[in-house]
Amino acid sequence: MAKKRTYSTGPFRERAILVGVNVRSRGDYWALDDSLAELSELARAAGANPIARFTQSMNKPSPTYIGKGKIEELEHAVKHEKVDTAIFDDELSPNQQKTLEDKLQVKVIDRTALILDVFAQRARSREGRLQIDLAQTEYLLPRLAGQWSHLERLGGGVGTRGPGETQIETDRRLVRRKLQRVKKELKQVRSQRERQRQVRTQGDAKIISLVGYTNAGKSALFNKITSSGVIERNQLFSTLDTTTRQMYLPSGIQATISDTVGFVHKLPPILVAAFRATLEEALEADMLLQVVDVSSPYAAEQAQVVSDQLLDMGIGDTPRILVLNKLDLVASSQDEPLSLDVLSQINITEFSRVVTTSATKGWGMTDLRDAIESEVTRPKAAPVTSVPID
Ligand SMILES: Nc1nc2c(ncn2[C@@H]2O[C@H](COP(=O)(O)OP(=O)(O)OP(=O)(O)O)[C@@H](O)[C@H]2O)c(=O)[nH]1
Ligand SMILES: [Mg+2]
Repeated sequence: MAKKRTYSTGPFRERAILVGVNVRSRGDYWALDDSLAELSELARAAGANPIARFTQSMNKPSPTYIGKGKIEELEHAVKHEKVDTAIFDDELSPNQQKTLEDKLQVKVIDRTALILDVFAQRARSREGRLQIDLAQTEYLLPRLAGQWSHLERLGGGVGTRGPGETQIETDRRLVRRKLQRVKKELKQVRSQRERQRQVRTQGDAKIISLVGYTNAGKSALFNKITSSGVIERNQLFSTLDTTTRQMYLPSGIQATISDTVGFVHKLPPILVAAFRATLEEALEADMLLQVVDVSSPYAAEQAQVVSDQLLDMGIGDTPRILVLNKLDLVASSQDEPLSLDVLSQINITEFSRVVTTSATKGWGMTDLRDAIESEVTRPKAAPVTSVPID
């Protein structure tokens, strides 16, 4: 029987194996090793202890996520390495999850459940908690049937299957009711926030939003330029709630600036929807500061993920300044030129300006303020008018 799907956050750390596939037809631009390295960080953030990785390359997706031979390898590891959990690097369908759980006889978690788990631990505000609650409940609903499979396996027949099925129905009804309740509460909280936002954005203050991959240093930069005390930590998803502050640009122009939730590779669609509201500030921004951690070996891939997701959100055209942060980790002074390795891989043509900073050392803050000011005061390009031919 598969164990209950909950995570331990106490001193006991579940022993987890990580499983990922490289599907050629999917055209992933992340190397599988990099994706699993991040999955490992997420697993640690959720309270698990990753002990081994299993990977497979395939031409097209497999109905069981990985091939038969690989599943046997996993079964072997589970038996001999005291594994509590198997974590898969993609979202599994309810069927795949159930099949894998049946085969491996340990809890099976996918990337989505893992990210939801980390988010659930970090959410602070009422809205943040409600959003997570909504996403988790939506994730759970199609997977409810699998949770009762142990009743069927007790041998079937009288007194097992019937009650099991009834229980699923009861559960589904309860979960649907909960969904409705959470949605209603969210609506109330959001309309209240919308009213506050309208008050804040009245007048002609420019709206600026910090966006970027999780752990890039958005909150650190936000704190530096607004002198606030937003939590900045070396962990994935420190920030889940948008914080907004007023700031004055060098010439006295007023602006509001927001710190937002971080992006991640393969952000589950359930969370994209749930966090669209949190990213509302970015949706309405006059300008985005896209923060990249230049010290990360995955800087270029991370920048690409953010650019792609901004495009998906319909804000790919908002003017963007590229902020190459954590310069102190790759250079000994703020004047040392950045190695072209990173720069050549990031598509800098998407950005109107590039600034290098170190939020912890305070490097590049004047440049950043000046760049923001030049950008928000830059006259919009005049519309092209047609010239009569004769
Ligand atoms: N050395 C160095 N560390 C930095 C710099 N900027 C941020 N950090 C550190 O990097 C870690 C992550 O910073 P945050 O500001 O929390 O990152 P974030 O982008 O807000 O992350 P999320 O909220 O998780 O999306 C923290 O430990 C910061 O102190 C920098 O310029 N140099
Ligand atoms: Mg943050």
